[in-house]
Amino acid sequence: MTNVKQQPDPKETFDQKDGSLVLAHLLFAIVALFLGGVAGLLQGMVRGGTITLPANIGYYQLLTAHGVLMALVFTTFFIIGFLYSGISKTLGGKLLDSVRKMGWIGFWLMAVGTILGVSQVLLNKATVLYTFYAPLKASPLFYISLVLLVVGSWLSGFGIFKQYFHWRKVHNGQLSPLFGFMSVTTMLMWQIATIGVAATVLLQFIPWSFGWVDTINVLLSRTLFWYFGHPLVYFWLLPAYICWYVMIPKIIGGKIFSDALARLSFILLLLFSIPVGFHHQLMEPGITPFWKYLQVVLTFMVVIPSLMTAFSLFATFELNGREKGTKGLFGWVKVLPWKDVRFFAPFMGMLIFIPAGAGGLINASFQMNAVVHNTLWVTGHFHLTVASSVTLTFFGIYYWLIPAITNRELTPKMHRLGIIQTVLWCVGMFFMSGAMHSVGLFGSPRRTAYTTYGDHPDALFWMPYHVVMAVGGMILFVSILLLIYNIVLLLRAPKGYTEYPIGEVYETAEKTPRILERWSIWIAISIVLILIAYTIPLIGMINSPVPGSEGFIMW
Ligand code: HAS
Repeated sequence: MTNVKQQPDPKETFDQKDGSLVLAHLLFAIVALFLGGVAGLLQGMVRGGTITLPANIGYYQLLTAHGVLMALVFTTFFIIGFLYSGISKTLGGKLLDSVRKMGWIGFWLMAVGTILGVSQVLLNKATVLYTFYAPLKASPLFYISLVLLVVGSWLSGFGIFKQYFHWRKVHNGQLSPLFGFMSVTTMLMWQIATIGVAATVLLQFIPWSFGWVDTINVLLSRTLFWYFGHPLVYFWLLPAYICWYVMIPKIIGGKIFSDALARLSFILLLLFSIPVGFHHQLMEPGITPFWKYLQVVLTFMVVIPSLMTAFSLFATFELNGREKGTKGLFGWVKVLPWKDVRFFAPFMGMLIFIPAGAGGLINASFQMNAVVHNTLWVTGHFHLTVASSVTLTFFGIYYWLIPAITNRELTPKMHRLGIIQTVLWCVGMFFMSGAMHSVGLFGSPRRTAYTTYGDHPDALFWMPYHVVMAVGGMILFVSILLLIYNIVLLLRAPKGYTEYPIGEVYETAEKTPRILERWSIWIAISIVLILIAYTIPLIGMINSPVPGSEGFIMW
């Protein structure tokens, strides 16, 4: 199989109709980020003891809005918009009409789902947090809103598959562009993973919330949630990896180290990111140690593609440096484009992913999970991973994607403002996530409103950390405001050309093996791994269920 040139013609402007679809997703995501940010700011200040909320707003209501808007809405809208932009650019120069239509229907289904779901939270009918754990019981409309979100995303995913297979039909025998391949892997993982959440919402939550059945099998619902919940975190990560593998080499003036390695790491992520949900349930009764052990082993397998990614990035940076004449172990650092926000923001994301990933390894180790589970350490972990590594990469993408799709110019002023915004985010997160990690180790629980537990000395000891978390949250909020200001400037930037950066592979890289695009093999292996990891535990949960629980409305 021949490696095709990855790079589209730089003079080509972005298709206007595709641009509108992508822009709609990106702007919807920003609104979600803003509203989620307001909730985050307030809840941080409450927990730090600096404000009290009016009687008609609950802490957990804000926490639910924050989690849903940030973790589910901001990410999903951004990701689908970004993937559609890339498949339009690399798989034919514009979307097929039918694919664009699927993208729009998907967008509207997700938008209606979001508005419905968030309104239920704001009306205080769904204070169940973003994981909507049973036996907390929301209104039926909240669960229906989740169905709309998922079905909308499925439709958008099918659109991506359609564009990709159309490209392959037209370019018979050629290797697909890396961006297209990675988009298909991301959405394939998403479609397989969301079967879990669809099953629990349709078969358990909706009948229970309508009152058609009295009780719910809590363990089964949590297991189906985490079957989805863990690949969900890779659904956030993979688009960031697309930027790191495909865009960053071009932005720094280098090349992609190895197309084959990049594809293999995505395939491994597809295989190993799903059958690992039990590592979120290590402290739960009802699952025997053997199945937890097996899924922990698979969890350590899913670390491998991230280590491959780190290796590939270092190789790209170093080769780029050597080509530019740098010497010594870290000489390559000097020639990286530090004043280019398209590089700076994702790079800070990569840097932060080193301690963030190490935290993940700690969580996955059974004995250490017993120390950190349900403490603020875990909140610190996901603020470093999704809210820093991933989100900073998404910020970096915003800065070039908006002008690229609207045919405007990314000016030096925007680079400067973008870098300031990135630095603010990193500083805010340093305080917030650092304090969360530390105080989590001292036992401070996650998902808890302000309390001193009757002035217990341990709880009083946590308080200064909670104040630092609140200060970090305020800095993060300022960064969100600056991002919005920057996006308004980008939308009003002078007409012109901004590159859609797609890297080329080093000529000396190994040729990519044909087997990496044999989807039937990877889907089959993925299903086998899922069946091995889940069949017996699920049969046990269904055939010998724990006593069902009635619903609880604690707010
Ligand atoms: Fe996690 C909990 C284990 C990665 C998100 N995780 C969570 C939750 C979220 C989340 C949201 O095993 C909480 C869910 C909830 O609400 O309860 N996580 C892991 C492991 C990894 C991992 C093993 N997590 C992520 C990513 C996330 C994310 C990615 C979002 C995007 N996580 C857990 C576990 C729990 C958990 C347990 C349950 C805890 C509990 O008890 O509740 C691994 O995938 C991490 C591998 C990563 C690496 C790092 C590679 C580094 C790279 C950067 C290279 C840098 C360069 C720049 C090149 C090994 C690729 C260098 C330049 C220089 C100049 C130096």
